Amino acid sequence: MNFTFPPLQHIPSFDAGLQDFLRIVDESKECCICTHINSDGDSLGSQLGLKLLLEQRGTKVWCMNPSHVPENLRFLPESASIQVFEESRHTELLAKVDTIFVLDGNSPARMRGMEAAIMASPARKAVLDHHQEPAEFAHAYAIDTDACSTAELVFRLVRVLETREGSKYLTKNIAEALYTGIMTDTGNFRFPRTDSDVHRIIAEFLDAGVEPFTVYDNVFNQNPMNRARLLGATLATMQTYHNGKLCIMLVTHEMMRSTETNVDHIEGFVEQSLGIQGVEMGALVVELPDQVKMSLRSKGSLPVNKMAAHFGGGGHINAAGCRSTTHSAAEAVQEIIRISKEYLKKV
Ligand SMILES: [Mn+2]
Repeated sequence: MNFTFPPLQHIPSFDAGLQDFLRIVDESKECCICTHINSDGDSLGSQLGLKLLLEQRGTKVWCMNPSHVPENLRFLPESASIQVFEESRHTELLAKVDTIFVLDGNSPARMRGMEAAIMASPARKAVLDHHQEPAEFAHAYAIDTDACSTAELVFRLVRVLETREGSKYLTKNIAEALYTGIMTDTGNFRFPRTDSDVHRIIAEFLDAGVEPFTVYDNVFNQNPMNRARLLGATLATMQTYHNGKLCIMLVTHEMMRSTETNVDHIEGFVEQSLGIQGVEMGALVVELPDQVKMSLRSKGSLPVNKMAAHFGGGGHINAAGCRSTTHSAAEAVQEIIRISKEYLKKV
């Protein structure tokens, strides 16, 4: 079945959306928290942070995702409680809860494979997110596209409830989950949205007992050797175009086969492209069995989300992605070179 969700016509301000979101939080007794496919540090950190918050307030919580928790994020507190959605086993659960919270994604399409069960459920749906262009499907939208991460928004929720109820909800486990979300979504505190407010939030997490090195070590220093071999092979494909402003790397199916790696292992590779002197835009093209996956990165005001939209994808101004089933990897490379010309002209 094919689901299409129209764009949301009237996006409330974050504060107004948060009031709607809070009303649903207050009324929920049994809920399911979901996040996007190929979960990352922010989606999982937010999900677990919200779970631990709601549980302290007496809500029964299930966490259900379309895909598994990547190995390097299994250190996150209670990540073992996250279930991978299976239609035959979990449709009933999604139908029985009173609320489905959707985090770090703003359309059921981001929960690929779960759309039917989510939309068939009579549960209220509430979105907490920082991405652009939400789809019309939920009862509450707490969206702040200026936030560095969804984890930052969960932290604001923690603070609002602490103030309102005179309780202390920020535990070390919540702080660690949310720290991981902010650390990963800000590229280790270096992306443009890393402002002084973000560092003030981080200070609170450290006061709650988070050890920055331990979190970093868990997330980034546990790479298997075959990932390093794949990275080496990928760096060897690096080429620049348009007077050195565009840098493209390629991961072929054969490279993954010979290094015994999979798509999980390429996380973070695309960032290498922006490390080259003079490069303004970077791309990683990955050849998968049935499609080509493209990750795009840029500096400054170059909108790679608009580039990704050419292929039906999206994301943020400086980080976006898309997939194509109609281009070969080589064709995708040529298409990126062609489309990026217009954008790079303005730099
Ligand atoms: Mn995020």
